[in-house]
Amino acid sequence: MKATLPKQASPRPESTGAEVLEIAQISMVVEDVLAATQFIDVHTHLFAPSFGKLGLWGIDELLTYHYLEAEFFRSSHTRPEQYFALSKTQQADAIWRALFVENTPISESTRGVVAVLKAFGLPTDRLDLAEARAFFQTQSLEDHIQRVFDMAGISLVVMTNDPLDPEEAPAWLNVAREHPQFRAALRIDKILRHWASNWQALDAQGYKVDAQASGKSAAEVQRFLFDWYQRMRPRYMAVSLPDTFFYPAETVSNRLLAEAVLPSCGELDLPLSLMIGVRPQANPALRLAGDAVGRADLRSLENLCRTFPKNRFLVSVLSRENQHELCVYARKFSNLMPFGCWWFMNNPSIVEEITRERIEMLGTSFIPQHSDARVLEQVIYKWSNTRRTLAPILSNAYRLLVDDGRSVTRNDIQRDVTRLFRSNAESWMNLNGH
Ligand code: RAT
Ligand code: ZN
Repeated sequence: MKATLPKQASPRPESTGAEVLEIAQISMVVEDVLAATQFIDVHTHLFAPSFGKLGLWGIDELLTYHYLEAEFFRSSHTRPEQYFALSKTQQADAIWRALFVENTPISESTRGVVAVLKAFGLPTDRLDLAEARAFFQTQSLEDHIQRVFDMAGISLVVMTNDPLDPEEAPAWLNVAREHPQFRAALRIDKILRHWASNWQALDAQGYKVDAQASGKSAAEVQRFLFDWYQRMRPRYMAVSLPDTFFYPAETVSNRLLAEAVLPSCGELDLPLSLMIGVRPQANPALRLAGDAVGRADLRSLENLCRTFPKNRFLVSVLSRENQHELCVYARKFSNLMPFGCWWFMNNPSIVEEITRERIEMLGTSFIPQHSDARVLEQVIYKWSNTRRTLAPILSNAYRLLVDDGRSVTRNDIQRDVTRLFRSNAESWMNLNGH
């Protein structure tokens, strides 16, 4: 079956790419280049196949994505506790019925499922999921991953890897985990955000730490991070932080950040990814779908970037109100790399606004998007949406440039798209080696 995404680029055979483009040609060339360039997905929750059941894929996982669960409760009388008592298949059926049969799937997340079904040539308007289930059941995972990556136009994804996750940690300890298209990221929320309920796990593993993170704790956390660096070869360390995060302040988290995490990142030459602005569990009954958003005080970033000039910070912020400040701070600090339009920001209207703002303020010195995919096939619609939203924005930037007096070639556009969607990530995350 032929994938519908992405389109193939079609430069004229005799073209060198150096010819000056007419204004009228710009959109087509931008679309071509976006379609033909393999992107790097710098933050996902996907797993290489050797992680077994941790890697989610297929129609039932697509439908029970927590972005859709949140929408489901708005269009169904099913209460969260009833929903969570159902089997995965029953949950998927309930969501399909409520959001795709009884309502028109026009939200971003519902349209995403439609786009995935369409990409595989599956019907998008059936009353049940029988055909879709039959299709996914017959796929073999390794081949399916390759096909999905091709359809999404991506060559490499970065996973999210939690060394304190009871299911994930044994997988790292027992089997070699190299895969040419997956790279690791060392997720440290349990250390930086939830130390009170996790220091005991480190203690039990022989690291001399205590509840206050006093004494040798910082050095021992560094030893823990180094040990996991050896196992995972992560490309960065990462934490998601609440809207209330502030640095500096006298907290255990900040002590661990300043005395353990940042020195480790420095020594290992790894950036630290800060995803700022979650209001955790605003509605706990919704579980993973229960987090909300709050505006954060980004003077924390100013303080971190200035106090730790040798460290590099990859930053995504969840509140729309924080996006402009993030651009301003990126102009002040070259050790700050804005990335992605995260979670509640990943809607065309907001992606458009954020990306225009970033181009206007930062040129091509940022990473426009990541998928945050939790389910393999989501990369198909998320990256298709990114290309669709980005094409007019980039085209407009080039038209303005031409209008202001500078010619533009296909090679210029290719260089920019490569920088935005590949080489900023490659150089910041040292992605090329194993
Ligand atoms: O976007 C999401 O799926 C969120 O639930 C989070 O996982 C977020 O992306 C994160 O990495 O913390
Ligand atoms: Zn995420």
